[in-house]
This record gives sequence, structure tokens and C-alpha cells, in this order.
Amino acid sequence: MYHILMVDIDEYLSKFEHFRADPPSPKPTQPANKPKKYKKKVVLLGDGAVGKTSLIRKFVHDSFDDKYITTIGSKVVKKELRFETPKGAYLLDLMVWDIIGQHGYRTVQNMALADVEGALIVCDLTRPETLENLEKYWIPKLSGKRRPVALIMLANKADLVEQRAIDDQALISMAARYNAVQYTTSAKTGDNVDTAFFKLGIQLLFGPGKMGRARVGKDGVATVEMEPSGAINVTDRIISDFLAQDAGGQAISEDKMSILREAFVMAGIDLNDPKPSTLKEVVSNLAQMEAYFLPKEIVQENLRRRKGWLDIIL
Ligand code: G3D
Ligand code: MG
Repeated sequence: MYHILMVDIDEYLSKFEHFRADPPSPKPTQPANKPKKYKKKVVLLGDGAVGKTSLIRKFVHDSFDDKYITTIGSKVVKKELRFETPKGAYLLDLMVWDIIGQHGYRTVQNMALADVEGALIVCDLTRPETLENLEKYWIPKLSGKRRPVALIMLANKADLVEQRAIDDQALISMAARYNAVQYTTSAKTGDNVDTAFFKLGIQLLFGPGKMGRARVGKDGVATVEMEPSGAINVTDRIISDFLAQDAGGQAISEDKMSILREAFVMAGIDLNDPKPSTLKEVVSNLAQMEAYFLPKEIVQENLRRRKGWLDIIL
């Protein structure tokens, strides 16, 4: 049994609006080859009792036992997500970390946060202080990371309509400040729970770009169908990914803009009609330039991630 979920169209690259042209027309679906496999670590963050464990339990459809969290502070559960794209299938092993939400468990929390690539930050719609604490306590824990972390913000317990104490505007402006996609969810009814996890999966695999409809299986492996993403879309992602790199204060954004310009000029790219082959050159130019201000392993990882995006259109 399938039901249709809309994965929303991001506004995130509106700051690069001048790079946009008409979206590319969809390519015909090709027979699926061997799925490409990825493994990513994500974490749920938020105050105690906002519903982190319940959200995970709902998503993985199992009796997620949180006694490990109360004893050792964290627990990890794996869920395999399947994405069908016009370029074939992707399998994503999402390693979901649940942690103790009590402030002060710094060591445990920081262990769970090492190497994390995505986060669902959760507040409780009935308690405004849980939203404030995202900004005060939880988001700062992620901002020290060298690479950008995909961020989804969940306002949970949407079913408790009467007790709701946070308005939409507060949610929207918080999400906008941190470039996060935002959903109101209910771990009780399941509202938006799958959508949010799949959205995070899509961002981890393909960047925070424009994606299409998703079909999520109720049982077994879930499937998401996406519109093919065009070269412009991938260019968008590469640009924003490069700009989001934390250069340790060594490269101010003006420097970054000129590096970017140089990488594009060297490749001879036409931004109105970027060709995948020239984009490939841009990606390798950027890696060479990043080598001057980023650690080697980050440069390699950036290269691998951006090549992954190119894979979809090559
Ligand atoms: P945490 O892991 O963030 O600490 P939990 O939070 O998942 O343990 O949830 C804390 C309490 O909130 C639980 O109640 C849980 O059932 C409830 N809860 C979680 N999500 C929702 C939701 O979306 N709606 C409603 N109505 N309740 C929710 P108990 O009473 O079991 O402690
Ligand atoms: Mg918990």
C-alpha cells in the first residue's frame, strides 16, 4: 500500500535566483540498475519529552526501546530508505541517533554529534521554551561543525491543538534563520513523520535542491520518486555547498565569491546552460582551491558529495 507525500519545493536558493532558468524537462525513466548505496548518520536533538524517541519509534515502525537512552545516554537505530530516481535507485542506510535531551550531558551528546551529517531538531508545540532552547542550546551544538549539516526542524505534538502555545510565525522565522526546512508533526498520529525523515534523506543524498513527489511504502522498503534534477539545479547546490563551507575564518565571503568566480571562469561554464562536463571541471577546480583553506579529508568529502550530485545528471 502506498500513499503520496509531497516533498516541498525549497526556497533555499532564492539568494541565487539569478542563476536560475526554466526547470529542465523530465527525462524518461530508465530501467533501474544496481542501487547506489549510502550510509549517513543523523541525530534528533531537542529538550527532554519533546517527542524524539516517539518520532523515531513511529518512523522505524518498531518497538524502539529507549531504556538504552536512560542508561547510557544514546541509542542508534538503522532504517533503510529507497529512492527511485530517473538515474536509478539509491539505498540510504539512515543511522538515526536518539540522545538524552537533558541539558548538560555534554560528553554523551558530543559523542553522538561526531560525524553527524543531518539533524532533526525537535520542539514541543505546547512548550514555547523548547523552541527557544533549539536556538540557545541545540543548534549551537551543530554550528561548530566544519561541514554543513542538513537541518530539518520539527514542531511536534501537533495533535494537541488545544494546548498549542507556539504560532506559525515563530516557527517560520526560526527555521528561516537557520536555513532549515520546517514541519509540524505528531508522533501520535504519524502526521508528517515519514515526510520529514525522507526529506532529510533527500537532502543528504542530493543536497537541499528542488525535488518532486515521493511515494512512501507503508511496509517494507520505502520508495521515493523524484523529478530528475537538471544541471542548473546541481549548479545551485554546488555553489551553495561551497559557500556554506566553514573556512575557519580564513576565507571571508568576498574571497569565497572570487574563488567561486574563478572556478567557473576556468571551466568556461555558461550559467544559463551549464553542461555536465564543464560542471565536472568546476567541481575539481573547487576541490583544488579548497585545498588551500580546508583540511584534506573535508576537501575529499566535499569532492565526493559534489560528484555524487553530478552522477544524477551525467
Ligand atoms: P523525548 O524522547 O524527546 O524525551 P518522548 O520524548 O518520545 O519520550 O515523549 C515524551 C512524551 O510525549 C511521551 O509521553 C510521549 O508519548 C509524548 N509524545 C511524544 N510525541 C507526541 C505527540 O506527537 N503527541 C502527543 N500527544 N504526545 C506525544 P509519556 O506520557 O509516555 O511520557
Ligand atoms: Mg527520548
